Amino acid sequence: LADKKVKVVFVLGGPGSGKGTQCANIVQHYGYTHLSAGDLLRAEIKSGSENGTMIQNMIKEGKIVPSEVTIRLLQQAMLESGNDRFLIDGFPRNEENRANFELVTGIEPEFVLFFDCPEEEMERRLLSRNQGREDDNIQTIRKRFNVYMESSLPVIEYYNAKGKVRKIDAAKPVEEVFEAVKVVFNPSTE
Ligand code: UP5
Ligand code: MG
Repeated sequence: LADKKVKVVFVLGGPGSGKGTQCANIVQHYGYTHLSAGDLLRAEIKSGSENGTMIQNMIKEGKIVPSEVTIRLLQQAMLESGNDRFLIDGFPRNEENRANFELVTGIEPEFVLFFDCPEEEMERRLLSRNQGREDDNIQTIRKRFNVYMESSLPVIEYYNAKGKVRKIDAAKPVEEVFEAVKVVFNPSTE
C-alpha cells in the first residue's frame, strides 16, 4: 500500500462529533473512499467471524479493539477498493493503533481532520441518533467519552505537534461544518 503512494486522511473527533456525516459529504466532492473503522468492526460482528464476539463485547464497553484486528480490516478494505485516497474515520484511537498502523502499512497521513465538539452536544446527538447502535446508551456513551479523553486525544496531540491537524468547529449545523471542511480540502489536496 505504501508503494502504491496512497493518500490517507485520518478523520478524528469524539463520539458523535459528526465524522461519518462529514465523510459522506467529502466522498461526494473529492473522490476519496470512506473507511469507518467502527463500521468495519460492526460488519465483522455481523459476518459471524471468530473475532465477532470479542469485538461486540469491546464495543459495548466502549473499549478499543486490538490494533491487529482493525488494521487488517482497514488494509483489506483499502486493497479491495482499488482507490488510492482514503478517509480513515475513527482510527487511530490510541497510541498503539497509531504506531502499529504506521509500522504495518508504512503509511503516514497527509493530515488529520479533527472535529472538535463539546461533550454535551455529542451526547445529545448520540442519544437521539436512533439507529439501533448497541453503544448508543448513556452508560456506554460515558465510557466512550472517557476512552476518547484518555486515549484518543493524545493521538490528536501527537499529530498536532507535527503540524498535521486541521481543526474544525463541529458544533455548528452540518452544512456550516462542511463549508469549513471544504476550505481544508480545496487548496491543499489538488
Ligand atoms: N449529526 C452529525 N453532525 C451533526 C451536526 N453538525 N449537527 C447536528 N447533528 C449532527 O453523527 C452522530 C449523530 O449526530 C447522527 O445522528 C448525525 O445525524 C448527527 P455521526 O456523523 O454518526 O458522528 P460520528 O462522529 O461518526 O459518531 P460515531 O458514534 O460513529 O463515533 P464513534 O467514534 O463513537 O464511533 P465509531 O463507529 O468510530 O466506533 C465505535 C466503537 O468501535 C468504539 O467505541 C470502539 O469500541 C470501536 N472501535 C475500535 O475499537 N477501534 C477503532 O479503530 C474504531 C472503533
Ligand atoms: Mg461514525
